[in-house]
Amino acid sequence: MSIEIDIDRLMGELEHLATFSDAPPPAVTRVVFTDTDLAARAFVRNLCESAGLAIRSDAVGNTFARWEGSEPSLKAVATGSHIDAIPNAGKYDGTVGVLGGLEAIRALRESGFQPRRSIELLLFTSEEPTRFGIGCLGSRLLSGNLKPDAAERLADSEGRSLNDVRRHAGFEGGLEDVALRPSHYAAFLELHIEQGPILEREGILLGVVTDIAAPASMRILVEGEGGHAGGMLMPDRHDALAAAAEIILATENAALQTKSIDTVATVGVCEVFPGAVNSVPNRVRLELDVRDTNEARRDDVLREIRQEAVAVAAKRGVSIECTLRNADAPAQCSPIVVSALQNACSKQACTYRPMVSRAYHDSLFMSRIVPTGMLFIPCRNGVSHRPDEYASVESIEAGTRVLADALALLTQ
Ligand code: HGY
Ligand code: MN
Ligand code: MN
Repeated sequence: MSIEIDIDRLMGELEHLATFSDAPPPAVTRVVFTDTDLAARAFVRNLCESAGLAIRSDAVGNTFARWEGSEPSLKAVATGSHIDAIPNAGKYDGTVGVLGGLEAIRALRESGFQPRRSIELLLFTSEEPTRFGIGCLGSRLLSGNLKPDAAERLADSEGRSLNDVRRHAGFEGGLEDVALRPSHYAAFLELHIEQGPILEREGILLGVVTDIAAPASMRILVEGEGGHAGGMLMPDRHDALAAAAEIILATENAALQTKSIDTVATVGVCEVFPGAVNSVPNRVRLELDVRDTNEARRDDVLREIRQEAVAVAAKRGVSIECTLRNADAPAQCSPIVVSALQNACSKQACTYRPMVSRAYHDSLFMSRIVPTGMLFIPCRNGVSHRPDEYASVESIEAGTRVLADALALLTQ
C-alpha cells in the first residue's frame, strides 16, 4: 500500500495553528482554556469534521475524533498529542502529533485503506503544567493517574478552579467520567519532536521510543525577613532571595553529582516578593523540575535537594516549605507498538534508532492503561520550548507517513 502524505496541506495547517498564539511570531504561547487555546481547538475540530471523523470531548476537554473501522466491536487504535504550548514556545511541540495524526488518517482514507479496528485521533487537554501546575492533566485523568477529587482542587495562579475554567470553556460533565477502562484501546501511538539533539547529531531520520523518563516537580517556598535595602544592615538580614540562590545552585549540583547524563534538574520559576529593587526580598517561590530515566536515582536527587534547602535555611535564618507536586514512574513502551513502528520505518525506507524520551508526554500516562509507543522526528540543534524550535518538512512528512503505516499495521 502506498501512502501519500499531503505535506503541503499538513505544513499549511501547522503554520495556521501557530497563528493561534498570545505571543508575537515566531513564538507560540497557547495556555490551556484561554480564548487562544479554544480558537485553536475549534480550528482542529473543523479539520477533523472536514475529514469525516466523528468527534466528541470529555469533561476536561480531551477530544476524540474517530474513524469507524469495519469491525467496530474491536478495540480501537489511538494516536494523538497536545496543542497547548508553554509561554514563548515553538510551533511543533505536540502539534506535529495532532495534525500529523490527522494527516496520517486522511492519507489512509484517501489511499482506500479500510481499517478493521477504528482509529481515534486524540487531542489531550493541558499537557503542559503552565496553568494548573501539573503536566498531562488530561491524560492523567484518562489513565486514572489523577483522581477527580484531586483534579477538582486544582486552581490557576489567579485562583480560578479547574472546574470553573473548564465549564466556562464549554466542557461540562463530571471528571469522574473521564477515566478510560484499562485497555480501552488496543494501542496508542504518539508522533512528537525529539526535543533533544540525538537524531540530528547522528543523522538519523526517526526515533522509536523505548522508554520515557520519570518526571517530578517540587515547589519550594522560602520565607525570610524583608526590609529597607538601604537601612537594613547586612548582619541583620534574612534575605529570602539570597537563600533561594543557594538552593538553586544546590539543585543543579545535586543533578551533576549523580554523574549520569540521564539526570536533569531545573529551577524554571523564581518568583520574588515584593520584587522592588530597594526592598530586601522576604519571600521567594521556586518551582523545580527533576527527571531521570532511573526513578530511584531521581528520588535520591529530590532528597538531596530537600536536605540542602534545610541546611541553607538553618544557616540563613529563613524558613522553607517543600511541596512535591508530582513524582511519576518512568514508562516502558510496548514491544508490540515498538515493533510496529520499527517495521513501518523499514517499509517506508526511513533510518531510525531506538531511544529514550527525556521529555514527558501524554504517552507516559497512556502507557499505564494501553500498549503505547512514540515516534520522534529531529529538532534542529535539539532546541524545543523556544521560538526557534524547528522540525524539517522532510522529517514531518516521513514521521507522518511512518505513523500512517504503523496505524495500518495495527488496525488491519
Ligand atoms: O516538559 C515536558 O517534558 C513536556 O514538554 N511538557
Ligand atoms: Mn512541551
Ligand atoms: Mn509535547
